[in-house]
Amino acid sequence: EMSPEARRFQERVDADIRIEPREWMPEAYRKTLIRQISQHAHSEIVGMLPEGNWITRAPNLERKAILLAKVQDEAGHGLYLYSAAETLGVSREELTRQLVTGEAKYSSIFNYPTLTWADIGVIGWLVDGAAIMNQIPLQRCSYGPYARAMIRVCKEESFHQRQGYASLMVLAKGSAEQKEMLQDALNRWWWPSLMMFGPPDAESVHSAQSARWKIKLFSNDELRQRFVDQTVPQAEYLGITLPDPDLRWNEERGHYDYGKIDWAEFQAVVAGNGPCNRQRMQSVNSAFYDGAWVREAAAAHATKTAERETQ
Ligand code: FAQ
Repeated sequence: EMSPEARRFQERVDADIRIEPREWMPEAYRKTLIRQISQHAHSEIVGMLPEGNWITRAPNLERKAILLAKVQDEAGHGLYLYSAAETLGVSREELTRQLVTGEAKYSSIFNYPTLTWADIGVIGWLVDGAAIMNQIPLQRCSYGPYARAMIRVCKEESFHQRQGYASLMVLAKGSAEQKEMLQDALNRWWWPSLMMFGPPDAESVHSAQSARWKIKLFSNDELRQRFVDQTVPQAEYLGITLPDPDLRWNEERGHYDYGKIDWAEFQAVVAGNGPCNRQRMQSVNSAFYDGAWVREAAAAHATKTAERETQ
């Protein structure tokens, strides 16, 4: 039996009226949003690491400037998202603590290594492509601050995806070695990109409730399918082969069929045993502890300034 508040809340959600921070909301709705928004924020922060690996090795000044801008955008996305989570009553300090101690999840995709320059272009094309596919609907999700944060984030991700694809067009028209490097990067990133959308619908524990609350407007498998359908012609245009022998157009469904995803690999990565999980946690920790003096200095400065102002 729903309480009158709970019924009123669900009616507002059903009517596509945005829920704002000070309104009554079910505790489970608040918890789900904190979980999803904070995981999303942590993904942006950890997502800077694989790309950061190539800032000092970008092939020219222009590529380096673009990559720096992209990584800075990701830091910005992390900050908007932490702020959106704070409107639900959790502190930035607490969310940071969860990330640093390894209690918090972040996207599986950022536990794979960036071995060559082509990986940077492929991340822009596929990883940002998958991120956009997931985030465009989030612009219309039921929670106001999250939905609004997604508008700017999606615009920036769209630029990221285009720069990734544009840099791959250069490799695709380049030397035999460049084409080989591109194909190799695609072979390594394709399947992990499909895993970004989360477990299959039948195994997605949160999907049904999140759909009722309009936090999720499309299911994991629906978005994954859309991503495959969008990406196949883009791969064809580049003249590269997606590493899936079962990939083919299904006339009846009006979609591409694709092969089996290795869910055991996904589970292993999410459980902390992917190729770079330990390295990522180490980087997050050294950034946090090496930066402690900056936070202390900033806090001391703020205290002194406040004291001076009250004198
Ligand atoms: N990795 O029941 P569901 C980016 C977990 S884009 C790790 O289906 P839900 C931009 C899930 O948390 C990447 N864990 O869960 C960028 C849950 O565990 P829990 C970030 C995963 O929430 C680009 C359990 O499995 N984007 O950062 C993953 O309904 C380039 C059961 O799953 C977002 O976070 C995974 N891939 O649906 C940055 C988007 N998938 O919490 C740098 C917002 C699932 O019970 C460079 N998030 N899990 O312990 C969402 O839309 C949803 O949270 C889903 C998962 C769709 C990811």
